[in-house]
Amino acid sequence: MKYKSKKEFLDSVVDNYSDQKEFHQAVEEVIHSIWDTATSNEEYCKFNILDRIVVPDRTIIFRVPWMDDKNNVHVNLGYRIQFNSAIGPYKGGLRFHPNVNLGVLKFLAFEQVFKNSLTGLNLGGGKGGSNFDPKGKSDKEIMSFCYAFMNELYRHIGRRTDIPAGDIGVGGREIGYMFGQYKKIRNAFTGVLTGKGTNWGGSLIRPEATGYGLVYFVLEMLNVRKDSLKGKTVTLSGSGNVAQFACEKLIELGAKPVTLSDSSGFIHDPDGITQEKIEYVKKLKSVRSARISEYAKKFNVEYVEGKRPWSIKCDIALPCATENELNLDDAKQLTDNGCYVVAEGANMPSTTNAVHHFINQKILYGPGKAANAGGVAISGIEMSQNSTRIPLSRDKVDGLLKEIMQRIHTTCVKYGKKDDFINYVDGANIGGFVRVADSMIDQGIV
Ligand code: NDP
Ligand code: 2IT
Repeated sequence: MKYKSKKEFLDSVVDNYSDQKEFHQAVEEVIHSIWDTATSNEEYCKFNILDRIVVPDRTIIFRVPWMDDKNNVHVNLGYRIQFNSAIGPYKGGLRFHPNVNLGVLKFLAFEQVFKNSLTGLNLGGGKGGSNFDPKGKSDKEIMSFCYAFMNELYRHIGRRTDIPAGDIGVGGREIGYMFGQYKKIRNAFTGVLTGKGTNWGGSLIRPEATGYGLVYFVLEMLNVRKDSLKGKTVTLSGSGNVAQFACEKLIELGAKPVTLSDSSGFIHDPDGITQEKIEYVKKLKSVRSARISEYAKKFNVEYVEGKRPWSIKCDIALPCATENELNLDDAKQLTDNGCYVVAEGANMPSTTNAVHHFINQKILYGPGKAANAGGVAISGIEMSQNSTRIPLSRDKVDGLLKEIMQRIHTTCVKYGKKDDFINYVDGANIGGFVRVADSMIDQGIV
């Protein structure tokens, strides 16, 4: 064993990538969980899996020049991190947000490796995007940017190589423009992106899958305690794709979602967000610069500027906006107020200290790589429909989503249960790791 301690290994990661703090955070969490598994296994040590699993297969960074409606020329950075392909072609979303940088995308790609492994499908891990800010851009500017982004990305992706999808700032519209440009350049109609429109190869339920899957995962966690969603008060952050469909499923299953947020603030609707109100949010937020404060004006409820919704009393909290949006103070406030379930629709929304607090308090805490895996899982099902050319019904896809979320829960229990407590962080990390590590060994030193 090359390293004397976990700390020595983690220090080496920090030294090698000193400016990538989100990546360190994601690696640290995984390494804490898998350390004993990775260092007590002779094969894992012989093949130096630890050193290899934290280095991407390749990191592609490129220039994206585009022109706005006033004929000004702009340049953004484009990225694709192809992290690990031991169990399948690279798969993961594209994020368009001004905060995007190498550290953020490496953390997302690294997490994606374990998440995709947990789905049980043959999907490797990747992530990409740009520091382009879609807020306030016209439809034509979005189209120009998507074309320019694909003008370089196309050479690195393919249906058997790397299959991108959406993430923050990238939804059905952006996938459409990027798919159109890929098809034009390659003169090939293939399932090279997921989240496509259902007229041209998309899967039913893919837009809903992350949010619905998150709620199915919460149901599994509650089920362990013979508990249900009926009548539970739920706080959610975000008001985009994941938050909207999580809300919708909560309403259908008899829970009461009471908050939504965006980067400007949050709304509190103590009577509960209804399906009608969610339809309003979907329409409102189809314009990326629209603010959730409009909800408060329309439905005459409280809006809190510049804050997140974790001060609101709830049984269940579902962070569905972005990384590190829930810190230790928020975590304490949540549990002090009686919250006993936290499940992550977003990727790494809880800070390291907040995660430790949830685990110390022994609440039901479902980390993103398990709880939000429904989106990529149905992306995998979209790929299989593209290969067979046979579209599946809504019920069939929804059934598969439930099955996959149940299977992920079972894996978390298998690897994370000690005495009476299920540590879902350990369960998800070890469960995801073992499959990838064993596959890396089967394939030798590549
Ligand atoms: P959307 O772009 O549809 O919505 C993002 C939401 O989060 C918006 O409400 C946005 O507010 C808010 N948000 C974004 N960045 C910040 C920030 N820095 N601070 C505060 N609020 C912010 O994205 P998604 O709903 O698709 O993604 C949400 C989360 O879920 C992300 O962490 C993503 O990685 C994760 N995820 C997404 C999946 C998918 O299939 N889409 C799958 C699995 C995970 P504003 O409008 O003000 O920017
Ligand atoms: O974080 C994620 O899992 C996603 N953004 C979805 C990735 C995908 O390929 O569907």
